[in-house]
Amino acid sequence: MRTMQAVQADITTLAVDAVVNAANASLQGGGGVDGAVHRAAGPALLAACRRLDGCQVGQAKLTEGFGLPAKFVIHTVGPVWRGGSHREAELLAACYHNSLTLAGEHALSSIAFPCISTGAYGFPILAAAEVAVAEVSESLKLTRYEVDVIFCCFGAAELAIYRHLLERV
Ligand code: AR6
Repeated sequence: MRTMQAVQADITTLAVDAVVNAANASLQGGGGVDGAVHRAAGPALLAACRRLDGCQVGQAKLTEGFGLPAKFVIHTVGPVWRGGSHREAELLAACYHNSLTLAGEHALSSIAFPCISTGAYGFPILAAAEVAVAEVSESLKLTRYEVDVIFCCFGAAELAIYRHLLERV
């Protein structure tokens, strides 16, 4: 049975198989959720990331979780919002799709996503949540991956949006 749920939490506290990190192309750390993930995981995460040779927008790469309660971190790079006509939705969907593919390939049974691209990268939260829920439902339907998905919202407003969208799936 595969489930999708939204929770309000600091993603670094979740004891899931993998937490997804909203990183940048260098994979060298940054602010927002990326900064929180690196702080909680410890310096071994940065050392592991340095061996990955960066990551392109829409792609995803996996490391161990080191000091995190999560076993693994899936690093993905969301698109910067530039008005909506620069393939932002397609690239954001690719982040969710490729992260789930990695989870499936590693036989992970639970994965938590932050609201990728909706902080420093400026993607409007409602549009981003619609992409996230649609892409994850579609990917779970099309694959045999037995993975439970958590949409980890930092704030109450994001949580309300996800709960509303998930009721309609
Ligand atoms: N747990 C869960 N969600 C969080 C946490 C947390 N601990 N901290 C922030 N958020 P952002 P982006 C939420 O800016 O827009 C970094 O510098 C936050 O409220 O972290 O993809 C990277 O290195 C927002 O809803 O990621 C990149 O350069 C969401 O996470 C750039 O920012 C995403 O906000 C990526 O920007």
